[in-house]
Amino acid sequence: MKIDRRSFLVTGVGTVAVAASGMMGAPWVRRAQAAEFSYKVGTDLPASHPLNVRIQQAADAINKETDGRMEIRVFANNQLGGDPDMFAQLRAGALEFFTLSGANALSSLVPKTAITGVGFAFKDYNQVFSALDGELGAHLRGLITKGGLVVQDKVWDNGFRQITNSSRPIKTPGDLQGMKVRVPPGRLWIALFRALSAAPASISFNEVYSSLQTKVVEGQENALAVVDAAKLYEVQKYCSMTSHMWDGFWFLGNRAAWEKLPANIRDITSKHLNAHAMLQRQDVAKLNASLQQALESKGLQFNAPDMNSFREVLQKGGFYTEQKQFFGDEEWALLEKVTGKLA
Ligand code: X2X
Repeated sequence: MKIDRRSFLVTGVGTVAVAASGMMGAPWVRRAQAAEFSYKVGTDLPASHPLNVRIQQAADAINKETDGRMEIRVFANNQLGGDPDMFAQLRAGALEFFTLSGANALSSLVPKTAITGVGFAFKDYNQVFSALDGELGAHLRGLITKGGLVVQDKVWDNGFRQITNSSRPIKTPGDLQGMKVRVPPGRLWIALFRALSAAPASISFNEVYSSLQTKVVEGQENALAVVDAAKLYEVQKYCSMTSHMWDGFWFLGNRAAWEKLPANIRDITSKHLNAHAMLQRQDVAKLNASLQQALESKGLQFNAPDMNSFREVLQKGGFYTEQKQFFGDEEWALLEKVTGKLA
């Protein structure tokens, strides 16, 4: 059935007709009331990545359970700027939530959060999450809170990072010698790749594709889920499965914005964010375990080097001793409690 605006207004049966015909988007129908709290979350990954998919689901659940009072809008894919920009916006209160790696720009405020990215520290996901859901994670969240931010309990997964490049497969540490490798902003990444004799360059993720395409850098390192979602295989030839570090995202909040929320809305928000972080971890682990074949069919050539040879280079060059000094005895002990002796 077709109704026009006039017949709707004059007949008075329009409401029934509109409901019955499912035309709820029609312009004369009053929209649901605007949310009382409308907050943004910024992320640096493409919308298709499980990080964004699960945050959106959490946002939907939060909106529903607060009867529409709390709305979280997801701005994926660096729409709000690169990581250092979004981090500045978060601290200034222009952005209420932001997901950020502890080894990335967060370490410019809280240097010790980068400890989770120490090269070849965690052997598997069991170790990663027993540390981050355990004492080390609690300690780091305490430091982030002291830094003036709010952080949710459960860390979201980025994954174990692998090296892609356009020059040659990395089979031994020597193959990295002098290679121009893009790394995210953050001291630890530069330290790690210098210790491996590469030539690292700090570049925000929003500029990675074009830097690879124009060969400003030869390579980059990221988990396979990111290589796939950001289509880096289009501008890279080789992928070497170094798993040289684990990386994840803290779900950060601006403190003033967080404290404006009534306690029950804060509880509902945290509950759904943390529950969806757990689901997201499973998504990413599955993707990173299964993507090699798909990426091979898109043209990436894979190899699996002996990771011990890389760890030995780091050990002999004093990398772990230096990092232990940088992060401090307390933090290092919390890490080694899970990973075993590193330095
Ligand atoms: O910048 C990166 O490479 C990314 C997307 O993995 C991080 O956020 C650390």
